[in-house]
Amino acid sequence: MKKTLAAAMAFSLITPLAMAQSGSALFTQEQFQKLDTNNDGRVSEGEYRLFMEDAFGKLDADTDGRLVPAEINITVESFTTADANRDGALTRQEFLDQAMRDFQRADTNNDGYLTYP
Ligand SMILES: [Ca+2]
Ligand SMILES: [Ca+2]
Ligand SMILES: [Ca+2]
Repeated sequence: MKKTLAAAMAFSLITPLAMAQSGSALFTQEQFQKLDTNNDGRVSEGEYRLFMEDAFGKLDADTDGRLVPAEINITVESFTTADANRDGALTRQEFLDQAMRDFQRADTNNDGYLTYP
């Protein structure tokens, strides 16, 4: 199955280790521009959250509101990190919680925005 760009991004964004190592440099410029919906040169928490909510909908192939490992092609380690209640599926809330943790980790100067280097 061909993955959308949003889905591909979600995979990378939800990988805490990659994020911790490279911060917002994890994005390509193209990805950054997709996230920066108001084109002000930075990605706010709101822009990021909207994108990830959209990504969740795209990833949830059977639309049951839960992502299982077959739907989200990430490492077991990343999946387990995001799966807060360890039930083997990510709810929208678990997915977004992890996404926002990634955002905050990438926002190294804590100003609520990610900028492209
Ligand atoms: Ca923006
Ligand atoms: Ca599902
Ligand atoms: Ca869960």
